[in-house]
Amino acid sequence: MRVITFGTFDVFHVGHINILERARALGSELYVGVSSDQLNYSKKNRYPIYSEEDRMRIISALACVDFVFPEESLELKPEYIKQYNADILVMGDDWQGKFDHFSELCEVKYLPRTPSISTTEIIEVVRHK
Ligand code: C2G
Repeated sequence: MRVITFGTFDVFHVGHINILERARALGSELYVGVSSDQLNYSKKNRYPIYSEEDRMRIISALACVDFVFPEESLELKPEYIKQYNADILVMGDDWQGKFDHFSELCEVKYLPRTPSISTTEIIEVVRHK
């Protein structure tokens, strides 16, 4: 079973590895779409701290990840699911319900987020040190 998931994974932290390892454990292969710098800019009006190239390199180096590709647009999820023949789409539960309509294409699962850690929080802590 091939699992697919998406994310920015900027300033990689333990919440990211937790969800990736849990996603991988649901199948036998994990494909990860890393959101492009441009996608982040259009969504948040700022570029990520780490470049797309570095974020993809970090995700590629993980033992639980089999394949990494750039996610160019949020709307392209169904195309990526089809293109990569994914059996299961995994997202954190901050996206709960948002992708239920893809259940025609593959199984859709939301996994609980790791509490008390986020890139935004890390940036705030570092800023105030
Ligand atoms: N995550 C988590 N626990 C945290 C923080 C993040 O489980 N404490 C999960 C998120 O739920 C997500 C993944 O880690 O599934 C990546 O998180 P982000 O980098 O914040 O990605 P996001 O901006 O949600 O994805 O198509 C989605 C886009 O690529 C953006």
